[in-house]
Amino acid sequence: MLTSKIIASGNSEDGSDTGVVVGVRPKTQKPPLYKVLVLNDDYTPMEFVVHVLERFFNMTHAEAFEIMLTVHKKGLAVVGVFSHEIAETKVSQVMDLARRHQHPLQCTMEKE
Ligand code: TYC
Repeated sequence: MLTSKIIASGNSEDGSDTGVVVGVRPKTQKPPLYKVLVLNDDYTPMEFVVHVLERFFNMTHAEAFEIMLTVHKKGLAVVGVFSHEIAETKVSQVMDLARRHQHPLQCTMEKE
């Protein structure tokens, strides 16, 4: 899409427009962002969730513990907001590690 501004306008004798158009430029589009969510379940050990949050979401142990408890009590929490590609990678990393440890932990993404 192109965005432009008209800073002056007028009309010629023949009736044609004589507006001065400035600032014509392609409109920059912000890429959409995606929330990464971690879901509660009854079986994944708390310490495993804390480890996942430290490892893939760059949280301190205290931050990770707090978010893990939020998920445990409320059912889910947003653990980060990323571009589509980064969010997909985070979800895959979490799901892969959980699967390898045979934990039912679920991690998903949704458009913000
Ligand atoms: N509810 C789990 C338990 O009691 C702990 C847990 C927390 C599991 C967060 C998943 O995303 C989760 N062991």
